[in-house]
Amino acid sequence: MKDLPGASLQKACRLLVIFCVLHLLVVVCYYLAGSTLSLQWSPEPSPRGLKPPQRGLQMLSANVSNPEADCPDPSPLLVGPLRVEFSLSVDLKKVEEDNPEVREGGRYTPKDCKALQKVAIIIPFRNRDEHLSYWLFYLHPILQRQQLDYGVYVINQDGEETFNRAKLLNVGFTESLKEYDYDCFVFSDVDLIPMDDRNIYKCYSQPRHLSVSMDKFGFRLPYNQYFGGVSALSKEQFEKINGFPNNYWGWGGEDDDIYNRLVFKGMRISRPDGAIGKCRMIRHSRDQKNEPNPQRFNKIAHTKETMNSDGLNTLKYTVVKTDKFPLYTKITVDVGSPKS
Ligand code: UDH
Ligand code: NGS
Repeated sequence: MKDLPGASLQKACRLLVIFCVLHLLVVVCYYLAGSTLSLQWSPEPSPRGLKPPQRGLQMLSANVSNPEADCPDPSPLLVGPLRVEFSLSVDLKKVEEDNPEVREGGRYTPKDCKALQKVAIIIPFRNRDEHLSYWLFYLHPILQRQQLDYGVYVINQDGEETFNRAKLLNVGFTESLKEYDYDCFVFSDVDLIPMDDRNIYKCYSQPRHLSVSMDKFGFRLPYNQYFGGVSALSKEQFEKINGFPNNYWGWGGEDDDIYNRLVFKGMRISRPDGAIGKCRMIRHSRDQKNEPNPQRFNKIAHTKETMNSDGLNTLKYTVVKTDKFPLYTKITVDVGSPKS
């Protein structure tokens, strides 16, 4: 018996509906499978706030505990973004108790593995004890989580003469090397605190600028060539540029001179990304005897001619006193005056 034309149309419609439903099901399954994949690929949220290092330490002792083996890179102890604030005052005795593995003079060596670098942290200093307390409070736990073999050197300018930041840094390089075979030098202002422990205080194949997004500049670089605040140079990089200039007295320009030196020696600046390089500056007013140096613009225009005759090879100073405190080594030094 032949199908009526109406009945075959009905059959065709039913087939079409079944096909559509099947198609819809396939699309939904495909979509669901895709979203599961993208969930698996999304990055883990970063931990927030000041984190005690216990979680990482447990991981470390579970995974690696061989003093002969290189520390893993990156360190498994890192926690990411940190809360940094300067409202409460710091008790240095408490900081000492909280950092029992820091040895006299502010030295630390990881005990579970061999640090990838030996880092001297050099801080130019005069009359900033409160800032130094914050720096020690925040940085010691961070540097330990970074598994660095490090020492903290505060280079204190003796007397009341005009401040000379770059010369103090040259002194720090020279004096710290007399104590230990450091291969990397981090030069840090006393008032700058990193906001993420993934900003590693170590050296790279190119000179490193670490304070790349400071709160006072709205978390960005003030200009592309900016090399102030916190920077890291290997021993070779530092020696290649004849160290830093010795005759920038007062505020400004010495960091631009250092930048020029690096560029003239064929190097370029390496930086962490803006999020990892965030840092806070402790607000302060201008110090006495660190007024803007009126000669600075003229000086940075002549780095190429002056860099070989002003630096490590002409560095003169006298160590007045060395104090080994539990959390840092303080070297008080007479760096002379602009006239000497
Ligand atoms: N420093 C001292 N003592 C001094 C001068 C400088 O310890 O008397 C050291 C310290 O490590 C400081 C660094 O040198 O972080 C750089 O000096 P600075 O902090 O004076 O430079 P900065 O560019 O500030 O951070 C300039 C003065 C800004 C005044 C702003 C007023 N609103
Ligand atoms: C530049 C200075 C740098 C200084 C930078 C940021 O103008 O030494 O500003 O200064 N160079 C000269 O003056 C030639 S800051 O805003 O941190 O006080 O580091």
